[in-house]
Amino acid sequence: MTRVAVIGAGPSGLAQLRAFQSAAKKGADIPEVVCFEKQADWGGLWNYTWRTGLDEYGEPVHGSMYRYLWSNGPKECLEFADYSFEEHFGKPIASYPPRAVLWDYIKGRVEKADVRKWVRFSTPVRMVRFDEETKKFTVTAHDRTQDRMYDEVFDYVVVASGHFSTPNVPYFEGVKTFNGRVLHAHDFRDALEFKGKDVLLVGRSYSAEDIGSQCWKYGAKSVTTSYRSKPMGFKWPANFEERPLLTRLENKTAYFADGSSKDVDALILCTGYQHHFPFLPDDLRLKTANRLWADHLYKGVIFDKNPQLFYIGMQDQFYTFNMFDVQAWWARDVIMGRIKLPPESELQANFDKWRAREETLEDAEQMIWYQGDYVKELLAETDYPSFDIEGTNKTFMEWEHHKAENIMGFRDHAYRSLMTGTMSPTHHTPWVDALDDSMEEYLRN
Ligand code: FAD
Ligand code: NA7
Repeated sequence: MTRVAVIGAGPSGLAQLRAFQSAAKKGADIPEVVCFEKQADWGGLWNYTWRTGLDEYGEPVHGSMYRYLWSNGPKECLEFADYSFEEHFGKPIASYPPRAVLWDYIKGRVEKADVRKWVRFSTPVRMVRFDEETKKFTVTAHDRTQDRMYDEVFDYVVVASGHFSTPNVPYFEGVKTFNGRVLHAHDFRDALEFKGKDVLLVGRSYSAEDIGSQCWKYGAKSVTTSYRSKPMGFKWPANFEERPLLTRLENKTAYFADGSSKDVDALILCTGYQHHFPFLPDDLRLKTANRLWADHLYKGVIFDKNPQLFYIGMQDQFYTFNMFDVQAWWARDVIMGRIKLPPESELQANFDKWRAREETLEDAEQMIWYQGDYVKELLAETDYPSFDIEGTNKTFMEWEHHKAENIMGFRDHAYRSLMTGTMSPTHHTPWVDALDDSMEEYLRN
């Protein structure tokens, strides 16, 4: 029997499990699927952990999410086409759910699909090797609950281990003797730690924007973000400002590229993440920057050096859950022989086409249409329930517009579901006043 190993049970890995289960449900003979998950529960980053650094077994903590995190984009843009929010919650809900609500939704689909039995929890994969003669993979896994390492042989491997977990940590002069707290966004957990403090963040992307907003919302005295390329340019509140790049620190004083300085209590490096696969040898390891068209992946999914190896969710992301789904359905169909891969020259030509267009992208709007078109291409080749990509792109456009209008208020808007057609209700409390991020509070009518 054909055997498939899935590494990681976050949204991408779970999409892969659901893809196989849905084929089985329609009567297909599916391969044996084994999912290895390092954490004790599923949901990937959405499974919040209070831990930082090393976990209870001495493994690097995967989680980068923090308390009070609310979706940074409309839930209508990430909705599963085969399992709507309305089906899960039994009623329409507002558009920017907190983490716990999205985690519940992710879990609901795979609980219904009854695939938990395919997952081996608390089991990090240590190594994957490919034998050129037998054309099979040997996966070495470590069952941490039994403290037992073992090997198993597979025909296909799907890497779904995420790429927002291993921090990229640049060095700034004077940081060694800075008289305040220094951390990377990966280790940020609770904005209340910074209440009453002057906080400096480095970076201009989602983490800087959202952690800065969190710190502001939960009472930081001031928030300063520092950019290397260009400012985020939102209309920030009075005690929130953007400055050019941090050049050095001295005691508690931060100096910036424009010669200005500011005394700060904490430095939060929102400087992004590395694609990091310590369990893959040189011939199987994806090396890419965080970009919309990742290096070395044909159709954004198949590793160019080995067509039995797949990577899900490795792109920089506007689209998330439903893009992972489409990728997983596509990978499944290649594995099951439903999609016959064209000759490599054609795959390369397809890669070159997407890469060339990626290099022309100038703004978020163009990037969203680009990623939408990519999702459309894969969608057309699978039986994943078709959904309105243009409508989704347009909802993303509205989101961008609402952010530009009011960065601390964009989450108060509501959008129409592209899956059910239902208009979502606006949330009962404006985001700036909603300090309780529990699921009970969010779903309260
Ligand atoms: P992950 O969620 O990272 O899951 C990967 C899984 O692989 C984890 O469970 C991990 O334990 C496991 N794993 C890793 N290594 C191994 C190993 N060696 N062996 C076994 N298992 C392993 N997206 C949105 O759509 N909306 C948001 O609001 C949003 N907010 C975000 C906020 C933060 C702070 C971050 C970091 C990301 C956010 N994202 C958001 C993007 C996020 O990347 C996706 O939503 C999604 O979690 C990606 O799913 P994934 O399965 O690819 O990766
Ligand atoms: P991103 O989106 O990869 O952004 C990384 C940011 O870090 C980006 O603004 C970079 O600046 C900045 N960066 C990287 N290196 C440096 C150095 N050396 N100096 C200054 N600035 C630097 O990561 P995020 O953590 O924001 O977002 C990741 C995911 O988390 C995202 O999908 C969200 O949904 C949540 P640049 O823009 O290149 O000038």
